[in-house]
Amino acid sequence: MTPPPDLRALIVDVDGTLAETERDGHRVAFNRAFASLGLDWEWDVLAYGHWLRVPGGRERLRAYIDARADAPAGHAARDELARALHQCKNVEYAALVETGAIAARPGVLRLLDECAEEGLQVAVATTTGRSNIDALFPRLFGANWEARFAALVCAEDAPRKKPDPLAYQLALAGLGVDSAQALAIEDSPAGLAAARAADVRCLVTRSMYFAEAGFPGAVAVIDDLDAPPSWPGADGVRVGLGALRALHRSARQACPA
Ligand code: XBP
Ligand code: MG
Repeated sequence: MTPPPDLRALIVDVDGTLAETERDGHRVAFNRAFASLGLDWEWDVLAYGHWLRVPGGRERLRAYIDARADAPAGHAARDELARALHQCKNVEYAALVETGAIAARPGVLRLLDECAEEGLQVAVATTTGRSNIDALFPRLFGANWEARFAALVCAEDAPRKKPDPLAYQLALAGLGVDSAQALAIEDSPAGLAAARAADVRCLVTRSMYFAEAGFPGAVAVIDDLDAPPSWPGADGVRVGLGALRALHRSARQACPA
């Protein structure tokens, strides 16, 4: 039997995975955008969890506008309102992030440092817009954040949002690795589905909004990267590269295709 390929790259999601950006970041910024445009609409914590099932901020707004009785009539007016709200939301989000309101999730910095030390490539595959990355990553990873990532795929690169595999396919191409040589880290069912559709095995670190979700098809599901790895062959009390290599190896052995 051919041995499974070595792990050559990690592909990580952003929102919910590298940081809990949704409840105290994007949600608050969407509400500020509603107010700025004179709308008395509001997404409370629970309601946002419902609308978050629509991947992509602009698409989320568009779906919400369609569901509101007091929304403007006609596709063009609704598209324009979604565009204006989304643009305003991104400005508000950047301002919020600038205050230091959003931190990296447990274990994220440690794992990225380990990847840098060991020369393992890391790519980002996200449905969020580039401006959100440019606001968030310097706060999370410092001014030299770009050096940490061998490829960066966001909404502008992959207009077909997760669960479509496009973001993952572009990340693999940017990294120059085969899907069998990569491991994804995601927090949502749509993210997991996108990775799986690109034939990338996926570890799920549960986030606030998807704490109760089912993740069939994930190679493992844990609370965060500082939780003890629950799979055979993992060394250490937290998720490090040794544990991820063991997970990747066993997942590829158990289900090679
Ligand atoms: C993240 C999203 C994004 C963010 C908001 O999904 O769905 O829409 O909520 O960002 P994932 P934008 O973590 O699966 O990539 O407003 O830029 O879309
Ligand atoms: Mg996510």
